[in-house]
Amino acid sequence: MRRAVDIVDGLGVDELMLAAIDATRSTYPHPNPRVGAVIVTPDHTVLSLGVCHGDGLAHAETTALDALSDSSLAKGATAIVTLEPCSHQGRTPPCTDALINAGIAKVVVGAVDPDPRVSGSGIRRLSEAGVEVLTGIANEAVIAADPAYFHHRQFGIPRVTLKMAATLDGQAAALDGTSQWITSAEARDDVHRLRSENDAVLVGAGTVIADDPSLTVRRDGYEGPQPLPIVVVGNREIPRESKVMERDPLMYGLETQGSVDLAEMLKDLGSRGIMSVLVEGGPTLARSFVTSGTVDSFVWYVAAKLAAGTGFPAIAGRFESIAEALDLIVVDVQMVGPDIRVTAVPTEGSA
Ligand code: AOF
Ligand code: ZN
Repeated sequence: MRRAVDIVDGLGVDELMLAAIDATRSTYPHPNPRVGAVIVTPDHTVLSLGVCHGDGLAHAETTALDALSDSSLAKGATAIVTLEPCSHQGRTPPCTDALINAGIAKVVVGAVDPDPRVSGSGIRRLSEAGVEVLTGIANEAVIAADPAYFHHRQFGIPRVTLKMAATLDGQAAALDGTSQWITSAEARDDVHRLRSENDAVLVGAGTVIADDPSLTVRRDGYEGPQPLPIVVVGNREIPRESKVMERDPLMYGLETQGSVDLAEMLKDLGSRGIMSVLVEGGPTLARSFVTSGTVDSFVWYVAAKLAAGTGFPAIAGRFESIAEALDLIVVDVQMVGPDIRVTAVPTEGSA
């Protein structure tokens, strides 16, 4: 991972923006965005830093203004903000007005807020009040630090990550159903990190019956929220004593006699404010997600193990012709303990 940027005096706007992004990494504000703000003097002496800690809590800009040792320091100062300041009265008053009233002379914006209530109006409001506004600084880094927020506000549905663990030759489980120890302890810990980055973790009934997972984040020192469990039940009976049932999961497929339209399910999740879903299902559920074109990112753990035969391939179904294969762009490859983690996204238009 990129080294966190130390906020020291005299940094340029790009570095200050990266520092503001870094400050948001340990926040869990969904369904609010991750936002960081740094206030500096015109010659970039650092005056204060603020982040939005949680949904419904004070926004980054007002937190940074409140953190000034003396409120008069804001006069003529520059605010570097990862997201366009809001201009609407939500559960908190508009940040644009807080910045204007404090006397901030210049605002540097990372990304435009895709929320329809803002979407450019924050920038307009600042400009009209005579505040100098610079936009698009480290825009891609801002989006990469909270891709689910931008995805959810743009499409109204959560960003879907499909996680899979398989042997080097693509087998997710042996014929006797054993699968739990395909990847190493390090890779399994990495899956918990992945869970911690998602609002919800989704499995199918088959996984609940076979593995009885609790779908919680269990990592040393982790104090963030637990992802919401979702079970695509289909027409199967989930044992009432399953661990996940203690966590009051969202369940899909009961009223519809088993058939679950994944696109409809995602719309429902989006309307509930769920911005990211980690799919940890078995081969059949993976197949449904892939063929419905709903996967935004694939995280593939390739174990340093060879099945040397066919058990249950990572994705069920038949591969009839090369034209059916999904073209991917590999965006990251990492060793995780003895295993390999590959992150890939569908090419434009192939999802
Ligand atoms: C900012 N700075 O730190 C955040 C912003 O209900 P509210 O009042 O919290 O408003 C939520 C919306 O405000 C959210 O959807 C997004 O558009 C924006 N979040 N804006 O200027 C912040 N967290
Ligand atoms: Zn705001």
